[in-house]
Amino acid sequence: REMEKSLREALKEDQFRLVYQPRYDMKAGRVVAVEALLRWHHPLHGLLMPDQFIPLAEETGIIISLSDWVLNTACRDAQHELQGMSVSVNISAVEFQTSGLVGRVRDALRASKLDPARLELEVTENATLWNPQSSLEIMNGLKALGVRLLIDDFGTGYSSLSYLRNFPFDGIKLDKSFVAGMPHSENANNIVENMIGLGKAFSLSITAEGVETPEQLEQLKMYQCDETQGYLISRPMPLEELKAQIEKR
Ligand code: G
Ligand code: G
Ligand code: MN
Ligand code: NA
Repeated sequence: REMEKSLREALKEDQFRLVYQPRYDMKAGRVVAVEALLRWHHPLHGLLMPDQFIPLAEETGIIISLSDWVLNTACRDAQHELQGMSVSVNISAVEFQTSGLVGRVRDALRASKLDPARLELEVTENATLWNPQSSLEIMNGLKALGVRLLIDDFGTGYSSLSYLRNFPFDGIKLDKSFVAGMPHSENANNIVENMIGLGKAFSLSITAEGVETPEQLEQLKMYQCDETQGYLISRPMPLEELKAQIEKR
């Protein structure tokens, strides 16, 4: 109850921030996109991570206005501060149970004047479980706006291969739990190599998440993984820090 009240106040009091984590294109050899990750600077509890407040935001419906803030902030930052890069935003499964997601994304694009091709939405496999038919319609609506759709945490959900075939995804992000076993676990290597092959068979771009060591990066390059994200390239950071890093490169 207390937490719900402070969650509602937090939006009004401007206590949320976005940090951005770069995504590195292996062929181009540069950062091509960033993922927006939400942080709550709570006046009493300090820095709170999404796991600590997103579930409550989902239960209470606050997720909708919170997600609007994230979408608008990310689109505006990309348009004004991150020339030549795409930005990806995490969309909660709950948002696929409501109508209006397509309109909300359209509004954020219009308000920021961001080229829709530079906005990517990350959706977990389980987002579509509740109602596959209406989820598909929402996704087709999003695609019609010109944004890109990515499957987040790929490999951890309940989806089957027909999911890759039937939904209009542009790319997949391999969950970091698979990359974590590389390169020492032969099993992990095989799984990742085959997931990359699977993604390519569906003409999807593949991002490996949670890349922490140069050995993992080498291995992923060998498997022809398209992009990597993880602490090896960069931690998530505030916009100002990101801009400073881009200028240095
Ligand atoms: O760095 P990190 O702890 O931020 O992310 C933890 C989880 O929180 C990830 O699974 C990520 O998808 C989720 N997350 C981060 N930012 C957002 C956001 O803006 N909206 C939603 N719905 N989930 C987010
Ligand atoms: O679930 P999603 O992929 O949206 O969230 C990404 C999560 O992974 C965030 O919590 C982010 O901070 C975290 N993360 C990003 N890079 C790394 C990494 O290299 N290693 C680990 N362990 N976590 C990472
Ligand atoms: Mn994500
Ligand atoms: Na992920």
